[in-house]
Parts: sequence; structure tokens; C-alpha cells
Amino acid sequence: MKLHEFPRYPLTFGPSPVHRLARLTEHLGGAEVWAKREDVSSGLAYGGNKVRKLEYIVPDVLASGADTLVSIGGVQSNHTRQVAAVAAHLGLKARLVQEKWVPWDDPVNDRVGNILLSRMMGADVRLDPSGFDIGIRRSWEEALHDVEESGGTPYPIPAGASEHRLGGLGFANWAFEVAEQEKALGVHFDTIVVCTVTGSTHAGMVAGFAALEELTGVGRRVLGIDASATLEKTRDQVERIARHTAELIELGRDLRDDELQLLEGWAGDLYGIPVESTMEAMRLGAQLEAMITDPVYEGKSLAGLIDLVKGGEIPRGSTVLYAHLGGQQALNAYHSLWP
Ligand code: 5PA
Repeated sequence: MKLHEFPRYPLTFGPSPVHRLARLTEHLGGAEVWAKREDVSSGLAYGGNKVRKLEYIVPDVLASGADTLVSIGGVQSNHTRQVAAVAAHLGLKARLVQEKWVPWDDPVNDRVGNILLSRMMGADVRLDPSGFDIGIRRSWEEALHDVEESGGTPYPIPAGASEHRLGGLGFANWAFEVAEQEKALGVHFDTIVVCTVTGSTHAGMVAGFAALEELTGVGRRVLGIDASATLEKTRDQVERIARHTAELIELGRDLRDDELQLLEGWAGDLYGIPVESTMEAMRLGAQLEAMITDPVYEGKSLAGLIDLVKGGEIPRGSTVLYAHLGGQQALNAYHSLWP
């Protein structure tokens, strides 16, 4: 099937906004920097990148007859909050496993931000002491089993909706949306910078831009910035999901190595813990553009963009698009960063 033939259930306001970051561009003194904003593209509990992925998964949910979405993430997972939001919107239940992915000792970490919103939206939220891992988890399989035992019909959504068969389609479509917006704005983005953890955001973009290259002959660099700090696992997952998504949308060729670029250097040692470059990027985004980023994801990918532009790896003369994937809701759980 071609991408536009897959059913899509609208959960966003439409194409996410694209705008220039004039003061950040001037400050860095190199490539032109723009942003595309998944953080302001949906009315469902502040949205974010998972809403776009879920647009392609909801038709399957509805066809399955399920009554409970079952998903997993860390205590401050943005993904599980978006699953709770979509469940509320559709009149379904949500059962969420929230593992202790981040050793961040803040007494309100499991009370504020994403988890507070999920509780408000009526999700059945269960804390689990297990640590960070992007793979398929036993706690999640047990939750699926539990829902069945108690007479419900679960619908499984793995971490970040990434290992889902349709998980890459949302961001494959993002590539085509970018191409339309470029025409309207009279601009061409030769480089895309995106934060990568469970992989289907980055992987979907890779498949989508490859399909676009087949149509137009114009390629571009999609640079994933690792924020998992478990680089090899994330790289495997990105490559697998990108190839699977490319096949789903009938790309008709294998992906090249230069199309699969996951860069390390900005994650620090641990998922979820900001390092100095994260803090500096969060400050710059906030103080030059009032563009708010979080310490887990977008602060790390913004740090990557800043260094790549400053160092000239993204050269002067380039126009780079920063994919802002949301995540600000976790900020209150990190209030001690700005005492
Ligand atoms: C997340 C993911 P992928 O998981 O698709 O690689 O996306 C990375 C990412 N930015 C980037 C934000 C704001 C994100 O929330 N979040 C996860 C979550 O549980 O919230 C899936 C890990």
C-alpha cells in the first residue's frame, strides 16, 4: 500500500506549524535554523509526537473492538500521557505501566507533570520499579494479561508506539507534510534534526524522506540525536523500524547507510538525566526564542543541533529543520534544575 492509502484517524489540528528561529540562527552564526512544532499541534492533552503516530494506529484499535489501550513508559513518559489522552478522546480505558526509567530523586516526580495529567484523564496508572529499557517488557505483557483476566479487551501499544507494525507511518507522513510546507514557504530544508529513543519517529522520517527522494530526486540528511544513552539498542531499533516502514509504504529499494544516521554525544551517561550541554540548549531555546524544551529529550536534540551548526558539520548555507517533539510536561518534575 502507498502511504496515503493507509487509514488515518485525525487527532491533530492539521499540519504542525513550521517557523524560523531567527535569534537562535543569529546567535549560532551559521546555518539557518527553523523548527516544526509537534508540541503545539494537537488539542489532546498538549499533544506531542505520539499523537501523530497514533493517528495511524487508531483505525486498527477501532477495528479490533478493544476497550482498553495498554501501554508503558517511564514515570514521566510523554507517550503514556498521549495514550491516556487518545483513550479519553475515543471513550476507551487506558492501563499504563510506569517504570522507574530515571534515577531522578525528586519527591514529586511521580505526582506532577505527565503522570498527573494521565491520572486526571482517568487512566489506570501503575508504578513499577523496573529500570530503563526500550524493549518489550514483562510488566507490559502482564498488564495485557491482567486486563483480559478482568474481562476487558486490551489493545497493546508498546513503548513509544515504536514496535507497533504501523508505528513508523505517522512520521513517514511528516516528511510529505514538510515538502508541502516548503512549497508554501519557499524554503528547502536540506537537514532534519530529531531526537531518538524508541526509534519510530526518526525511522518513520527516514522511510518518508526516502519515498520523497524517489519521487523528486532530492535527498536530505535526517540526523537522529540519541537521547537513550543505550546507543546500540536504539540504532538497531531505528534501522529495523525504518526498513519495515519503507517496505510497508512500498519504497521499492533498501535504505542506504547514509540514510540511517544516529549520532551520539548529547545523551550523557543516562537516559533522562540532563548534562551541561542539555542545560545550555534548554537555556538558549528559552532565552532566545521562548521555545521551551525538556531535559530528557528535546534539550538533548537541541544541544546536538547547536553543536553541529556551531562546528560547521551542518554548514553555513544549509537550512536545518529542528523537529520539536513535545515533552514540556515533564518539566515540573525537574523543577530543581532551576532552583
Ligand atoms: C520522545 C519519546 P521516539 O521514542 O519515537 O524515538 O521519540 C523520542 C522522543 N521527544 C522525543 C519526546 C518529547 C518524546 O517524548 N518518548 C517516550 C515516552 O515514553 O515518552 C517513548 C519514550
